[in-house]
Amino acid sequence: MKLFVYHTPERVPPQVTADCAIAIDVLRATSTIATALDAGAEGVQAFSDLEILIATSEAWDPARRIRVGERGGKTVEGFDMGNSPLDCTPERVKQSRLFMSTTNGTRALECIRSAPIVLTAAFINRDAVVQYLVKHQPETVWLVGSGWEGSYSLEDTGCAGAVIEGVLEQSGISLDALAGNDEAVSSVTLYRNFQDDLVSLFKHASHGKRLLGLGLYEDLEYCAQLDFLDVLPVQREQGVLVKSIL
Ligand code: 3SL
Repeated sequence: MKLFVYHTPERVPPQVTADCAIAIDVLRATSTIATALDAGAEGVQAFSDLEILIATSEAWDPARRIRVGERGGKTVEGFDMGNSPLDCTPERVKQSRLFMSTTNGTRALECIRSAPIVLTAAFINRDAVVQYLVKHQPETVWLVGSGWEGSYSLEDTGCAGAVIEGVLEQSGISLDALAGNDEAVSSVTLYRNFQDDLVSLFKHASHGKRLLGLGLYEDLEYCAQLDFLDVLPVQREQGVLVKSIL
C-alpha cells in the first residue's frame, strides 16, 4: 500500500487513478457528510453545479430531499440548509437524501469519482477510514485535500496526516514504506504538530479564520473531535455517498 497526498484537486495527476481515492474537506463538507450519514441520512449526492443539483433533486420526493448549498461559507439562497454539520441531526436528516454543493469539497469529490473506491475523511471519522485502509490495503491510495479555490488548506493536509498516522500505528508499516510522495511525509509532520489541539490548527488556517469571522466557532470545535464518529462514507454510484457496511 502506498499513500499519496494531494493538497488540492488541481494537484491530482491527470489520466490515471488510484485504487482508492479519499476526499478531505474538514471545514466542513466531509465533516457534514460523515455526520449526516451517521444521523441516518439515506445518502449524500454531491454536485459542483447548483443548477444541476436543483434539476436532479426535482425528481426526488420533496419530503425526503434536503438541498444543501454553500458558497463562501454561507447558505445559498433558496436552499434548505447550509453546510454546517451541527444542522445534521437525526430529526432533520433521517431517511432523507442530501443534495449537496459546496465551494470546494464537492469539487474534490467530483475530481476523484471515477476511482474504484471513493471514500471521504474528516478528523471526526478518521479512525473508520484508517481501519478500512489497514484491512483492505489498496495498492495505491490518494488523499485529496479540497483546499480553497485552488490553493492549499492547512486543515485538509493535517487530516491527511492524521489518516497516515493512524495507518502507521495500526499497520506497523514504516513511514518510508507507506509514503508515496513527499506531501505524505510532510502531512504527518503537520498533524503531529497540532494533534493535541486541532482547534488551534483551524485558527491558523485561512478558512478557519473565515468561518470564525462568520461566528461559526462551534462548527470548528465540532470538526476538531478526532475519531468522534464510527462512520465510513463510501461512493455507491458516481457522486452518491452512503454509509458503508464494508
Ligand atoms: O469549501 C467547501 O466545500 C466548504 O466545506 C466550505 S464551508 O466550510 O462550508 O464554508
